[in-house]
Amino acid sequence: MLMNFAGRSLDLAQCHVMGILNVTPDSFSDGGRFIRRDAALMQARRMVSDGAAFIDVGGESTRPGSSPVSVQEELDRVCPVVEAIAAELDAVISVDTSTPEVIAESVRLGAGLINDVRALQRDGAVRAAVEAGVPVCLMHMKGQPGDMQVKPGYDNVNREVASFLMSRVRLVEEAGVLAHNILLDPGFGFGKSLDHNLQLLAAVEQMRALGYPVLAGLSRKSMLGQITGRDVSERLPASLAAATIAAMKGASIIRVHDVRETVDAVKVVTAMEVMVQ
Ligand code: 9MG
Repeated sequence: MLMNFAGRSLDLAQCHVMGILNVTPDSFSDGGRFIRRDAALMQARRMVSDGAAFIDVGGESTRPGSSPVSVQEELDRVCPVVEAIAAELDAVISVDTSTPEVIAESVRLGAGLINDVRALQRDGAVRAAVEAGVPVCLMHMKGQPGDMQVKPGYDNVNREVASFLMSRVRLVEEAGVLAHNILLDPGFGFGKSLDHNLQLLAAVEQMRALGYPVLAGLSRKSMLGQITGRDVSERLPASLAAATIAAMKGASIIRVHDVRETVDAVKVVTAMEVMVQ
């Protein structure tokens, strides 16, 4: 199951690790533009040498309660980092954005995947993705980052998430996105209670059966804090457990902060799968 990310082909029958590179002010607060770019590049270098196949560059925080940034601010944060990584590193650059201008510019600079937590619902985003011609990850989110964790409710979370994602698939395919360029993501923590997240995690195989590769982002999320009682800085073991479950259930990409440790966990899952094939 090969997918081509702007010239880099990866077999998504196997599980790959995506390193998270936030270029928001809270992540690289000190220094000017170039210091921020260089700090981000150093972090990207480390993640690639630790085994990340993807680097996910994001300039707009999507944490619960976060506020939006202007298009220009997002371009200023993301584009220099995409350009620097593309010039030097052997990894797929994913851009975590919902903004059409950022989609167009970052793909022009070398990004090979659009990771949109809003599933291309912003005005102009579908057109930008079609024109960019690279794979897209469509994620489910109920509500908006500002309010999504206020009493999220579902009759059947797995059915509702799958039905939303498939309605987006139909729409983007009709607009011209190729079926073999689509990934799906249940959106752990985006308008979901702990129970919803656990039901979705248990059902990654069913999501995979919809016919599109699955991306899972569970790293350090509050659901893991709720389960373990641990602060965000102490959620590595729980994050590895969650990543291992997702990989065993067929996720093709695991989005994480702790690349080196997750790559090892995924290697164990892959070794077992290769053995029993
Ligand atoms: C940007 N971002 C934060 N969490 C995420 C998740 O779970 N999946 C994807 N695709 N992107 C995410």
